[in-house]
Amino acid sequence: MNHKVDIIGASTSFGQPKLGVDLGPDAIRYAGLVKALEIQGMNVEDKGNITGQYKVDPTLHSAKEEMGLLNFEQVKDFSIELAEEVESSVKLGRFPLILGGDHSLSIGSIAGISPNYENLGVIWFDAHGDLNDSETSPSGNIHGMPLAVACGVGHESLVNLHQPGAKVKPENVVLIGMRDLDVGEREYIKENNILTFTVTDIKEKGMANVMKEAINYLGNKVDGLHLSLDVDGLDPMETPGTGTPVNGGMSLAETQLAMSMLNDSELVTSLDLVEVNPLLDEKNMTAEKAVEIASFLFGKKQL
Ligand code: 4U7
Ligand code: MN
Ligand code: MN
Ligand code: MN
Repeated sequence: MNHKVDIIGASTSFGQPKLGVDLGPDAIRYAGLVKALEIQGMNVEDKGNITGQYKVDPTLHSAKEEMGLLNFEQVKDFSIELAEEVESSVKLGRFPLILGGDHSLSIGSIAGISPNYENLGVIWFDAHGDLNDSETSPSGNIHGMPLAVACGVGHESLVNLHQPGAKVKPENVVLIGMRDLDVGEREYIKENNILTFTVTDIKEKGMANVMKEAINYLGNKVDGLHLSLDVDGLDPMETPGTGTPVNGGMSLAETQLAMSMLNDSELVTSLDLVEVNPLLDEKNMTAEKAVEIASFLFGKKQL
């Protein structure tokens, strides 16, 4: 694991309708992220928050859409800014840790990361596939679309953001924790043969076997691995402070195990920690879980 970590706050909420997710990065800081990573021996630099040119004003929310995409301009402009910040961190040889913020931020984070790798891998840890486009999306919310955009599917100015074309190949993607996929997302997964582990798969095989499969699958073909971790991948009993909770998710213990195995693999080169909404939370426990999860990815052990 790269010991030089840049924390980049992606303070956006325009990918979905609930206010407060833009406060996620600060909630994760208040939960002690910097100290937790320093204890693991990391050299941490906190780069502060990117807010985009739009203030988080409720009247700007969902006010405008373009081709079925809500808050399109806000999401696009924010993503461009984030991609630049993330790329400069990668270019300095540092590990970008992007705090969210709603999951649309991954359009920008992956766009900033991918130019630096020939064959980027992505692990999408989430209850959702985030593989919709404007045609398949039941909501028009762009936080349900970032992985599709990264794979080259969606509005052309999102797909071609920061640099032209797709940023990741579907064969380099692994989905973990799936339990709420839309019809079009299921079709995309089948057509592109994306390696997918539902919660049922995890319960059946055990998290250790699932992670072994995922790591073996990606390990010998990718030259960088981005982990995009949506806190709604965990069960809402663990992480209630999130906008689109889905019952029947992974436990903290299973998530810690997955993170330990990724730490041992030494494959991970960047991380998104997203969808923490302190206004929906109980005593900041979701941000605290996010810190705990990051600690295990960066080397924390139980013994
Ligand atoms: B998240 C949804 F319809 N699929 O597209 C959609 F169920 O970043 C939810 O994973 C998307 O939290 C959730 O709106 C996006 C819905
Ligand atoms: Mn989700
Ligand atoms: Mn998501
Ligand atoms: Mn969500």
